[in-house]
Amino acid sequence: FAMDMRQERISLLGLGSMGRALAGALIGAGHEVTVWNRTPGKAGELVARGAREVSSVEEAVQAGGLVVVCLLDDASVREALAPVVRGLTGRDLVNLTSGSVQQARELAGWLGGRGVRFLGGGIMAVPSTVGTEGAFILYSGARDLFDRVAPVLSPIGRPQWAGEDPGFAALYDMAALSGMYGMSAGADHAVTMLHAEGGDLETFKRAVLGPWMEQMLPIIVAGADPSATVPEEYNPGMQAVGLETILAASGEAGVPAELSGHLRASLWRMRRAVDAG
Ligand code: FVH
Repeated sequence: FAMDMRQERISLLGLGSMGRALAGALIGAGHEVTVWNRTPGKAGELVARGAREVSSVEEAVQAGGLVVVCLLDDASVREALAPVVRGLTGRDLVNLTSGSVQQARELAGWLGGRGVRFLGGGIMAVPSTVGTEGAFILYSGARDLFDRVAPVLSPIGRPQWAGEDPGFAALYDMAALSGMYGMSAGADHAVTMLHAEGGDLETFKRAVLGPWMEQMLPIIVAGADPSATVPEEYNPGMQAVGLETILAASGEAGVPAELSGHLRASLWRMRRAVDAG
């Protein structure tokens, strides 16, 4: 990433798959990284590369510098930070744990009330893509803090500003993940149906599903607007019939109904478009 990199002291809380990937990228960029994880024993490789492992959140906070949190969920963040929140006064904290918009706003309020400068984050990467060209990280909250830490954290992914509302990084993150899980549900359903009917999975994935999804992705993203009318080209009446056919084919193949929720959601939208004329 073409950013002016300063070396910084960073304390990272959480060494799950994502935390380890983040720590690796930050160490690789020359930052002085202190790591903590609830369950010890996950820092071996990071320590070998220069990280300092500590056994309590308190020690991690005492190391000074920027605090970066990447735990399972909002409850684990609260649990980890509650005992040390007083020691965080005057410090900068970036939370990269996935959570809801409301959780991010409440966390910002809780920490802000104790004099902690806060950015909420959303990681648009998976562990294996952290630090690669496509990876980007959404941040929202204190703009001056973003300006300061964006170059510092750029080794994990291109920093992308999401706004002053501390919940907006979470909002974009949750919404983008919803899109991703929609695609993933579609792919799961597709290969289950293919498998059930005896199709060749490898050929299907390489020569059909991949190229088809690639062709349609920009069209799907451009058309994603619940308030917009469905364009004539996509004739909602035809699409509703098409979706009923796919659902029937899925039933004939014995695919569990739980896997076809995305088809029923699309059918609902097309029927509404038909009803609305
Ligand atoms: N991995 C991914 O692909 C996605 C990509 C997008 C962003 N997500 C979010 O990143 C957060 C961390 O995900 P992760 O992949 O590191 O998750 P795990 O490997 O399951 O590690 C979970 C860590 O959280 C610690 N932890 C859990 N509960 C507590 C608690 N009550 N107190 C303190 N720490 C807790 C856990 O510690 P341990 O089980 O090893 O002791 C791990 O360090 C997450 O929000 C994703 O949604 C990742």
